[in-house]
Amino acid sequence: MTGPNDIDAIRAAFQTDLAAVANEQDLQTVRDRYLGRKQGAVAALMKSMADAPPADRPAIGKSANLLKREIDLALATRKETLEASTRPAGSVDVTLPGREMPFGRRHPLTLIREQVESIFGTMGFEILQGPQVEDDYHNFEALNMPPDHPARDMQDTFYLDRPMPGVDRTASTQPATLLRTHTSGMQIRYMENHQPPVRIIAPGLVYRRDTPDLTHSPMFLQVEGLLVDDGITMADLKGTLVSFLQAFFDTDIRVMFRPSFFPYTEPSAEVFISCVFCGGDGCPVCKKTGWLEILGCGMVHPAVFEAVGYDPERYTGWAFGLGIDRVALLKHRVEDIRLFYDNDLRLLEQFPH
Ligand code: 2U9
Repeated sequence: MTGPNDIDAIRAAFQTDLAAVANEQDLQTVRDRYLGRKQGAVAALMKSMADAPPADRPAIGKSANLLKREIDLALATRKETLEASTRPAGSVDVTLPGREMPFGRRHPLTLIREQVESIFGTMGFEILQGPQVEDDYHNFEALNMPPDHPARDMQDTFYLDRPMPGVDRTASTQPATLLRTHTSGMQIRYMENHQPPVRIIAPGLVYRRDTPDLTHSPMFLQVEGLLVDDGITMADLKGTLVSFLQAFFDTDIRVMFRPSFFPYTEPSAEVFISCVFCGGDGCPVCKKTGWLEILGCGMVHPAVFEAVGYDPERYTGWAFGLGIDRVALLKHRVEDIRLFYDNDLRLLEQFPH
C-alpha cells in the first residue's frame, strides 16, 4: 500500500542520485528514473494509488504532485549549474538578455548652435574653431579696444596672468592672456591669414566676470559672424540677418533694427524680432513691448580692417553677435540660464536624441 514512507523513500533516493550526477547524460537518466511517464518512480506512485483506500487517495495524490514539482525544480537547477560549469571561464552567455544602455543626447545649446551653423552653412559661410584662451591683442586691441578701454576692466574679464582685483595690487607689464570675452579673436586671426572675400561664423564658449543670476552665467555660448568683400553695404547685413532670423524662428516674424554702439562696428545696431509668443501684441515674455532683442550687429569698423592689414578704403564688411543661451532661454521658455550649465538630467532628458 502507498503511504508517506514511500514518498520519503523516493525523495531520499532522488537526492542521492542527484548528488551523483556529473553530466547531462546522468541528469537525463535521473530524470527518466523519477519522472519517466511509464517507468518513473513518481508515475508508479500515482498508479499504486489505486490500491489505497479511497479516503486516502486525495492526500497521496497531492503529496505525489508536490514531489514531482520538487524533483522538476531540482533537476532544472542542477541543469543550470552543469551548463555554467561546462562554459569556459570568461565566456559570454549569449542567451542572457542584453543590458539596457541609456541613450545620451545633445545638449539643448548644442542643438541651437548646430541649427545656426546649418543655416549659415547653406548660405556659404565657413565655421571656425579657435582657442578659449586668448591674448589681449586678439580679444581687445585688434577690435578697436585700446588699453584704456572700459571693456577690458578686470571686473569684466577673467585674466589668467594678472593679479586679482582687490586681492593683489601688483601691476604686471606682460601682455595679458585671458579667457576670451567674445569669439571675435577667431575672426581677427582668420583675416590675418586670408584675403577677402571672407564669409565665416565663429561659435564657441566665452567668459565674463558676471555674478551668476537668472540671466547671467560667467561662461556662455556665442556665435559671431563676419562677411567682408568689395562693396558690401548695410543692405547686405539686413538681408542676410533677416533671412537667418526667418529661417531660425518663423517666416512670419518681423525684424527691427535699432541704432546701437559697439567699438568694433560703425554704424551698429541691435536687432529685435516680433515676439514669437504673442505675435507682437505684448505678453510677459516680451515685457509687453511686442519685441524680443536677439542679436547685435554692424558694419566692421575701419580700425579693425587696419589692424589685420585690409585696406579700409577698399573693403567693407558686416558682423554680428548672437547669444545662444538667450535664444535657448526664449525658445524653450527656460527661466534660469544656470540650468544650461548644471548638467541636470531632469532638464537635459526633455530634449531630443
Ligand atoms: C570682428 C568685427 C566685428 C561682432 C558683434 C555684436 C555686435 C554683439 C553680443 C550679442 C550677445 C555679445 O553674446 S552677446 O552678449 N554681440 O552685439 N557682436 S557686432 O562684431 C565683430 C566681430 C568680429 C572682426
